[in-house]
Amino acid sequence: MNLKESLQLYFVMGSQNCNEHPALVLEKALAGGITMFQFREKGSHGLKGKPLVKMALELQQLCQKHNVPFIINDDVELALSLNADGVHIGQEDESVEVVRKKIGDKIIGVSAHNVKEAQLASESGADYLGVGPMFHTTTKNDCRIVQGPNVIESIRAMGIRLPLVGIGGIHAGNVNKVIEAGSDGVAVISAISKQPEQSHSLFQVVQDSLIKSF
Ligand code: 3NM
Repeated sequence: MNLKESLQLYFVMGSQNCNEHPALVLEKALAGGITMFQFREKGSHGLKGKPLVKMALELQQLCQKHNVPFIINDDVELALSLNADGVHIGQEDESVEVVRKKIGDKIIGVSAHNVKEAQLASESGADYLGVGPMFHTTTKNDCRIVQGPNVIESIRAMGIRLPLVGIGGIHAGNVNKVIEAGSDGVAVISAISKQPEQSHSLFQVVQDSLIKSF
């Protein structure tokens, strides 16, 4: 799979998002067909130190078993020490150029909330964009205002061809709006973490939307 294909159903998760053990959630998600995974451990109750590394390793091994890229949110040093497939960074984190120097040709994903940020990330050498929030979400505390799928249309209209996924408030009922706008897939937290048994039906919805918009 190339990166664009790997973005079809991108599951993002940390222990704070799960009602059961994260490894169990991830196993179900992998069985359901997720195509990429990002470990995003956040919040005051989030794992730190050795327990964080142990959890990351466990989740990475599951991804490796299924040949699914394993991405780490924010923590470049952790990504390097685990030999993860890449990192995902936000607008408040280090610049793409600085991260690129550290991680070489591993995957760099960047969160973008508007055309300007998308353009800058693209010019700086990001490998893919996470664009959001597409819809209202309660999963991320410091979320920006809802951008809607229109922002993806605007990014594509500017000629930015970089692989990208929409993120924020996405579920089976609104996937098609995001794909129709020009997204290569969807990134979700709660749509899978809260109901991992449903990940295969979400995968099917994504596939159907991709085929329709082709
Ligand atoms: N980033 P859910 S929205 C991690 O807009 C994240 O950049 C966003 O969670 C952004 O799928 C978001 O449960 C939360 O809505 C996504």
